[in-house]
Amino acid sequence: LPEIRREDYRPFPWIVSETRLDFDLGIDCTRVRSTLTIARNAKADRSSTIRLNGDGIEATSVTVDGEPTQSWVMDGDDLVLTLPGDAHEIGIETEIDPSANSQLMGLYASSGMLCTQCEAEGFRRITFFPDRPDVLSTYSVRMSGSKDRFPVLLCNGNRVATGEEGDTHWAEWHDPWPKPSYLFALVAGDLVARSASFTTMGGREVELNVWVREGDLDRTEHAMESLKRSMKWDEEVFGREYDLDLFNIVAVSDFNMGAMENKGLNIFNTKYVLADPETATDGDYDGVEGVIGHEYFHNWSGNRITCRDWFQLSLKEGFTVLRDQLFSADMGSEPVKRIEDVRILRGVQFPEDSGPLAHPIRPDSYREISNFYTATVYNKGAEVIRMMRTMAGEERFRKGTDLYFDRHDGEAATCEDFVKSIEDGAALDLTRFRRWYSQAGTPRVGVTLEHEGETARLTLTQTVPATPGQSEKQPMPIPLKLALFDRASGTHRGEELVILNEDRAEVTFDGFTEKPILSINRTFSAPVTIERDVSREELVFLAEKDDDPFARYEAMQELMTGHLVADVTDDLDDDEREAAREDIARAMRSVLEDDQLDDLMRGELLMMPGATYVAEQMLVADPGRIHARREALKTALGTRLAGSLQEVYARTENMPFSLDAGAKGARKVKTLALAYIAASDPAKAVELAARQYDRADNMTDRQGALMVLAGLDSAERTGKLLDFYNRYQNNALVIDKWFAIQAGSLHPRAIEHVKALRDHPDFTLKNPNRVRSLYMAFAANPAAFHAEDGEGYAIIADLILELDPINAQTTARFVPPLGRWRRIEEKRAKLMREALERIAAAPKLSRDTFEQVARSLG
Ligand code: DPP
Ligand code: ZN
Repeated sequence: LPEIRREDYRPFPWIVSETRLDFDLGIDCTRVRSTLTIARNAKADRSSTIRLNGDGIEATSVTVDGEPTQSWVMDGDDLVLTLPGDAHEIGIETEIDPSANSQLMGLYASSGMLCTQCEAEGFRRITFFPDRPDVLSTYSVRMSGSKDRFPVLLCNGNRVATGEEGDTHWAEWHDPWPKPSYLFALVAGDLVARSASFTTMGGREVELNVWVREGDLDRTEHAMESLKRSMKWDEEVFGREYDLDLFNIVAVSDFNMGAMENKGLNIFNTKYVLADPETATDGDYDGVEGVIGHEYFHNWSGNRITCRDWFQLSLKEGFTVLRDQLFSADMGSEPVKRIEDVRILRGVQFPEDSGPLAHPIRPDSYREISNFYTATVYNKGAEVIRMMRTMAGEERFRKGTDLYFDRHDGEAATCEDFVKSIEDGAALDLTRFRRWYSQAGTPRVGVTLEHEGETARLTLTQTVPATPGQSEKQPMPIPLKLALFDRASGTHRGEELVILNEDRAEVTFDGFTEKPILSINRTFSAPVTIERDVSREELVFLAEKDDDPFARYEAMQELMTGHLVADVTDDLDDDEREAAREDIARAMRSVLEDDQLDDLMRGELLMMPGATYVAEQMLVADPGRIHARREALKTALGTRLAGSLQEVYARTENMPFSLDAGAKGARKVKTLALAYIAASDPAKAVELAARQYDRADNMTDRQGALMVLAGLDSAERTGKLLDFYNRYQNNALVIDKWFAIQAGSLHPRAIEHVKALRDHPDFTLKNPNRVRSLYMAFAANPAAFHAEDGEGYAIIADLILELDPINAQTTARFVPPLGRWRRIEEKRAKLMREALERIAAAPKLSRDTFEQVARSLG
């Protein structure tokens, strides 16, 4: 398979000023006629041919300036046309079968409707085109189809004309903003809309629609409100105004990603549109708000300024993730949002960065670009931009983003363009900082604090670990927010920002008669791992007293992680273990009883570090042992804190439903308390969970109760799972939860359950949400996936082989869990490798899966 390299970028030799598309729509046969107005690109090398990308399509007719031509050849899937002059009009016809498109890339059918997904390279499955993000064109589209089957016809931009002839009708759409082909979208189907309007800061009246299938309409209010809040927030915080008279969102149930930012016509996975209290959890509500914001914000960071090539993906994704994080923080609790984002980063991106798939946020090469829509490009990308914001301060950062939007509006830009704009606009020297774009790997920061006389001396060191293809690393600027606490008073003199630019730095602080307690990387100011010698006593101090909520959370995590790592690797004796548990319980008790805390934050402080995160602290991990020790700690804490946990449960149990922070927080700590009770007193937990399940008037409580029950052997488990299924069998998104709860459960027979569920009549490999609900939940199940005999690995390998021909993009996402083998104890590592080798030996693999398997075996 060819490797595509960033350094090989060349501008396209032709400019495609206009693209006209005419769709004759049918579920199993759609005819596409495209007309491209092209002229030589003076800024590129001269070529007498034009390469039009295709993927599994055939041209039924090719014309140049209206005349049929034979002067073209197929080169692989691409059509290469020889052109005599400097400016031409190219006409191409193709015929496609949307109903046969199970890859869900290009134009496909989903429950009777037609829709598209073109990012990154789906447009070439519709028609031949220079399908690369630096070819910007103005699109005019005519679509026609059966009035009956497709009463609603949508495309990018504005609708300029409509009409009908007999049983068919048509619509013409024009998008005034030049765009790359990956932002093209079309929808045709039987849909209804919730409509509203928004007046922009410049006085533009925008019509807003959220399109869904008829029965889903009353679950669209939250999406619509989230959209309005996003539009307002982007004006206020980034000065960005919407630029069309119409903004459409369409919900589709078969979708590979979360959603897609097509110009003026966002297409969403139903998961990120539909919500009501009965069927969506608080987490789902937050997900809808965050993704609606994310896709809307792309209108500027992605659409008005797009990417020159796919190596620059983080230009739009890293920046847009940061924007959606800041938005959600403003809409809810800033510290809780920060903690959630860091948990995702450390749970998903850190393992990626320390494994065989590690890559810089701006990769240097790829075989299949779909494989680079990663936590590194997205979440670490956001962290890198957040560090620039931290170093510049909010005001200067805004000057930088303003300059970026001014300078590059209408262009296909690079990460370098972004950094340069921030550098100039915010007046920062980012020369060395640029290394964050080119070096992979999570930096390790060593921290030592010494005290002598009245001076505290802080020594910081950094190492960036070797990653595939990058053995040598250079130091990167690391902004660390820190504070030194006075033991006696429990306060500090103010937060400082120290930037570690070199391999090593020393900073001294005067006026400390006693050794202070260090709080470092506050708000997680840098995406690094801190390595330091810190006593449990100091961590308990910070867990109780740190005024930075993130740092307080971090101290709790460090306290538990440190103990778990020791418990797993050091064979602690009973006294040592007891002492550690006592300290953790003490800190937790103060969290449970601290009436200054809101429940949303309390919930964060009570959460145990995930098994993956604990494993990540060890060079080679034994997942079975980690799981067992982690469960044992949960039991110990549940026992020690029984009184406080039951008090919290009693306080929150009957709180009336509302979506405000207080009620959300109550629901969060309620189910958390229940999980600790389940670990220490299962019989009691079954009783409480069954009652919580029955009384629930919202999905958060009901799902929480069911999750606890699913891990325990009892008659209630079976009964409530059955009830849940019967209650919600007509709601696909809730049935996804039903699959996920069982696949992710700590029940000892989870593997058996998963094997039975894949034969369930509601299971299908055709729907990505359903596949993920069963198998992603399973691959994240710390016990069952890592079953000692390798059966968990075999289940995922079987899935990969079966799903790959159907949906390559979704399949390839299941490779990374197996790719962790180098960091897993020998016996399991061998079984994981064998599973990968079995996949590699398959006669035919998609490019997506092949690349991931090859890199994982590497
Ligand atoms: N739709 C995906 C996202 O918004 C890819 N652009 O991140
Ligand atoms: Zn995005």
